[in-house]
Amino acid sequence: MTGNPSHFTHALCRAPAPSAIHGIRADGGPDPDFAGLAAEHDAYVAALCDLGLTVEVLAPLDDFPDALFTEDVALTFPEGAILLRPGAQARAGEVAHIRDALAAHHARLLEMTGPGYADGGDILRLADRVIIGLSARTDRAGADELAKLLGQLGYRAEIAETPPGVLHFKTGCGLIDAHTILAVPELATCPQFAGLEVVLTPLGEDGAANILRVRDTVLVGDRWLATRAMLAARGIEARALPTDQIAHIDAGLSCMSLRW
Ligand code: CIR
Repeated sequence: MTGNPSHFTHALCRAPAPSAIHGIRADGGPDPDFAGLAAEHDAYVAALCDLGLTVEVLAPLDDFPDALFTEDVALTFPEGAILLRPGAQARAGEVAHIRDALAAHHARLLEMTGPGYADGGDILRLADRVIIGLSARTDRAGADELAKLLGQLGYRAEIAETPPGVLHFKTGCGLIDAHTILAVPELATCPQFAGLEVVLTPLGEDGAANILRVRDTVLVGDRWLATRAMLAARGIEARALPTDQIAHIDAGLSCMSLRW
């Protein structure tokens, strides 16, 4: 299984540095509040612990404002980990800072060498394959290299398109369960979702799409009331977490951890 969320036992996070308020954002909006952002991170780590994961929280990196988003710099599977090449130049240096923590847990550590780029936020794991979304951060050369590395770990990759204006593929979608995807309307007809049930985000709640399935629970942003009601109506065990401050720097719930 491709890192089946039901089998996660570990997560790797990084505490936000004060510089996190200067994290990259596409719309040039206001800075988040640091205390609020740190509280959101704390609540997230506490939720992962509560769901039974062993969570390691790495020390903050003030030189890298976005380093709390560990998801983007690596992929982790039971069979090994892959160090990525983040597509934002300002984030390239984060990879070296996570190498030792991954090597401590993964005997097999593969690494992209370029020239292409790939961000972990563009990678969606399904039960039988891995989808790599092309985006402003993940280019064709990066996706092709990553597909080969995934093959070395025994995983089949498919390459998809991220809708224009959506930062990462998983900004626009997330797993509800092994057969069901929550997605923004632009991804409704994504060919790589064939065979799965695609549930669209309710009107005005595109920002809710970045849910995170951990074990048998779906983490969802607390302000997405219609999405929460929809998950409840489907009988999904959901846990609402605050994401207002990290949303200022274009992040959601999947971004703050690596899971395996
Ligand atoms: C960035 O632009 O790289 C960060 N401010 C947000 C990263 C979000 N990560 C994710 O969606 N996986």
